[in-house]
Amino acid sequence: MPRFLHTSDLHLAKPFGRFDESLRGRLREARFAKIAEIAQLARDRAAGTVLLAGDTFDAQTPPPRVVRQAIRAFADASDIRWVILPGNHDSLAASELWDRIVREKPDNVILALDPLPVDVGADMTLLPAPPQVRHPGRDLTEWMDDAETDPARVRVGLAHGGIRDFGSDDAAPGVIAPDRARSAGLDYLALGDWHGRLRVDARTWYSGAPEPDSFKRHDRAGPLLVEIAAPGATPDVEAIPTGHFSWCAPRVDLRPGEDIRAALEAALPAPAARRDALVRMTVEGRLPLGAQAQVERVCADLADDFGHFEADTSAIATEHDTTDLDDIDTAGALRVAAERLLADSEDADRAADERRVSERALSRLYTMAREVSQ
Ligand SMILES: [Mn+2]
Repeated sequence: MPRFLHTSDLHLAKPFGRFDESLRGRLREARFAKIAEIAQLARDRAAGTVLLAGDTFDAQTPPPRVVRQAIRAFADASDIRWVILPGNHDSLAASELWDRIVREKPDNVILALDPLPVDVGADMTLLPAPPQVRHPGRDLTEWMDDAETDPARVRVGLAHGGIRDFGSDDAAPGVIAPDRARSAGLDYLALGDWHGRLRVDARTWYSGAPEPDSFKRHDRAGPLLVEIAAPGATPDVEAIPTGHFSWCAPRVDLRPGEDIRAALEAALPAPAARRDALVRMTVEGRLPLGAQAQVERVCADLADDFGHFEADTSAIATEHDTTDLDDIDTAGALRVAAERLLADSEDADRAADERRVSERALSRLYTMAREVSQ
């Protein structure tokens, strides 16, 4: 009975350029470590084969060291059969990369470099659709409709790219027919490209990447364990979380009088998980200037807990109370400036974003005045 893991978009050596250098290294390392982790998972779940549905490498010319070490990691898991399909980042146009892998690969790695049926093990035939270039612009799975395979074997398609209904994760228009599994009589179509998990229908899945790489997604990343009892049977598909890092984008709506630290803490991962968490937090609400300054202080203090932390507080609106201006100054130039900014921020004749600018400036003035007076 065929039982395999379906994963994709490992993106080895992805640069993660927007983060600081030490985090970049840790994110890359977490991806590399997935090879051994997925091998162990395959063993634990009695799945002898792992399908990698494209974008194993982030670039056409990854660092040579990464290529050699990846090949060695696949070889080390010699009891696992790895099937590797090119994607769009590592399409067949990366001829140097694929030539090298062909030369150096161990026997337990099967390269899906041609649109031809490949028998895998005793009971499965794979129909691969390798992209020749980054954006082929046509549906490479079309040939599967007419491919003849042994009816005693389970028939599994393997492809990378967007489907027509959903588009692609790579900003290219999707071209794969969404009903390819039906038209080609596939028991299962293993897709890569979307980095989040996506069920298209009972036989057609994007596994998503085994490590998360975006603040947009919510499911825990990881491969799919697929079991197909017999040709024609509906596959059993189970998602298995493997993501080491968590990426989260909490929104917090603060109310005046609320315990700010407690409210922000409650929206964030538990302290023990913070080193491996990347956070993009949005703070909203209507707060007096004093409370806004406290939000900034708490965020600055919390930031050091995390692998990465950013907080967008620009949507906080200002709730004015009379003591705010007195806290800036009771008279003199600062007081005049503060009153002017307050009036501008409440002037209904001005555009909303101009009022916001005045409001932010008043908030800055408050924070600076408080710092000076302390
Ligand atoms: Mn990808």
